[in-house]
Amino acid sequence: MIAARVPLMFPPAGDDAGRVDSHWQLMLTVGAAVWVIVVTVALIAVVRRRRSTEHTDGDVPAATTGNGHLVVGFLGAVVPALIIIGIMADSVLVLRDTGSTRDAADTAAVIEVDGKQFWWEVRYPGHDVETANEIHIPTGQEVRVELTSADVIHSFWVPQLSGKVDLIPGETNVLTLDADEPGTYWGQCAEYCGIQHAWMRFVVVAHDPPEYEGWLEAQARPAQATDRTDDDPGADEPAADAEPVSDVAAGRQIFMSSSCVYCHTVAGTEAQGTLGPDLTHLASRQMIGAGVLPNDRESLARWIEHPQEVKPGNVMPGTDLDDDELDELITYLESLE
Ligand code: HEC
Ligand SMILES: [Cu+2]
Repeated sequence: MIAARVPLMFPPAGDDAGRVDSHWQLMLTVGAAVWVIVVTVALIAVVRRRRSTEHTDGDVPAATTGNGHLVVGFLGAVVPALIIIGIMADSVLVLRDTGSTRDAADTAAVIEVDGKQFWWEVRYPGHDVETANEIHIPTGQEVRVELTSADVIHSFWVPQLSGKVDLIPGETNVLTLDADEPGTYWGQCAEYCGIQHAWMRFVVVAHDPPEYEGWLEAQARPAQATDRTDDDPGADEPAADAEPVSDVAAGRQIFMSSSCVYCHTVAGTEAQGTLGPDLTHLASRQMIGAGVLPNDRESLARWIEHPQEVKPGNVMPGTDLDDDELDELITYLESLE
């Protein structure tokens, strides 16, 4: 099950993540070296002191002369200061080289991401594309992600692709994503934002640029005509005997006459709610509920009936439907490719 997979932190899969990673390696190496040296010196001191006490019957001799104190004190101040200044210099360089310093003109694509309790709204300005918890990007190019929050502070983090940037209500922060290779990379909200913070995950799917263009085009289309005969030029002919209606059309009817439409949008239909994720191309997504369940029939059924059991405290209320209605509703949702 997708939901149980642990997001990866290593190895870095893009330039920015590579910079963050090398900075982390530097800190790890220097930190480990300092630890080894300090522990070694401390052990030597303990051993020497024990030896000298054994020789002098408990009388402790002065360990160092006055000059020795000066030298040790000097080194103790200067060496850590140099190490800290060095690491700070590298962090300043990493900050300069990554993240928010580039402007829109230099980037291949601009994506807007809104953090919400407890999911991610994703929009492609200029393309009429909106999705949730799944960000598609082209490989080998810098993608500008503009981040804001609808409620509390969240934090956007795709460890293999970039650094970590907070989403703050009323502010727009910017981060650059770039992936060298096509693939799926895990992201996670990294600032505690409420009870379902841990299930505020997302994926970044990197495609070769032509494939990415294809994805964008498909997502820009309105929801598929659900009942082909509806849109068929020949549909007004007597053949339209009203019955039997397809499951998709029946499910669509249930969706449109339920509370779903107050919170969800399906482009090209009367459902224009904005409180919850856009469902226009729901069936094309890998997971639902920001990673809490995979996107399949069984999970959709659980989610629609008992969202508060699956993800307690999320905004969606449960809906009571009989088995047939639920089945048809899910058939409709699964037709939204
Ligand atoms: C009060 C608003 C509200 C109503 C009513 C509502 N939903 Fe939702 N729905 C949400 C929110 C908010 C989420 C995201 C929850 C989360 O992940 O934290 C969601 C998530 C979903 C998802 C998962 C989408 C994804 O990409 O993760 C599906 C599917 C869904 N709702 C279907 C329905 C259906 C079908 C109905 C009607 C029976 C319905 N919803 C009614 C607010 C609502
Ligand atoms: Cu969070």
